[in-house]
Amino acid sequence: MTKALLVIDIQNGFCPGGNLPVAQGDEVVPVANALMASGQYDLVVASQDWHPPGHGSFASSHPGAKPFDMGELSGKPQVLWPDHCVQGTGDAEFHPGLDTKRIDHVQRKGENPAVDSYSAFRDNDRSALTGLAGYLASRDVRELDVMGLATDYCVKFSALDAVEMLPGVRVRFIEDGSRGIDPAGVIRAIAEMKAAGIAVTQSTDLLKAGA
Ligand code: VGL
Ligand code: ZN
Repeated sequence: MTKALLVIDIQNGFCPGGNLPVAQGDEVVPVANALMASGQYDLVVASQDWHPPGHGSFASSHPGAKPFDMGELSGKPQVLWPDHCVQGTGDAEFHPGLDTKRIDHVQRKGENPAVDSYSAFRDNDRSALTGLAGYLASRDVRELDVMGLATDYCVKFSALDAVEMLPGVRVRFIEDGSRGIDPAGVIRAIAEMKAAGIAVTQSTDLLKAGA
């Protein structure tokens, strides 16, 4: 019976100074470090948004589009992002303050230029799996706590997929270990996660309880 922490996209690109900065995104770094060091997790997995140059989710790949416009990718509505987390660039690296020695497994995503992948489990079209669900199942993960960036995109979709793809696993969202892109989107994301049976918890409580 394994208890796992899933740390979503704590990368330079989503922190202040990055290409798609989330307000106060860097504040989740000490939270992740404290939880990873607390000894309450048997397994720590980190996801990494890892786009090829010219990825189809980038506004720069759509003539006339501006970042944050609504566009289309492979026939589906798609928020068009600034170029971010391009493979091999500093923007795609984990935040330098993140204690990466404590990460057991890195799950990269977003490599297919024709489809975005907010979830660490599968592409947005839900067809291509990353392999993370199989990995967690093979490690007998029964409890999964999810935190990171950004609450209203990659954290939400990862947590919802965890519930759907890992039946019987208790999934919790660590609110104070996450920051979002759009404040209204964060409120909706938390409501969606709750409706899916995901408990909302705080690192301060987890660290107090030590369990
Ligand atoms: C993310 C937008 C685009 C995220 C990734 O990590 O939440 N958001 N790519
Ligand atoms: Zn991305």
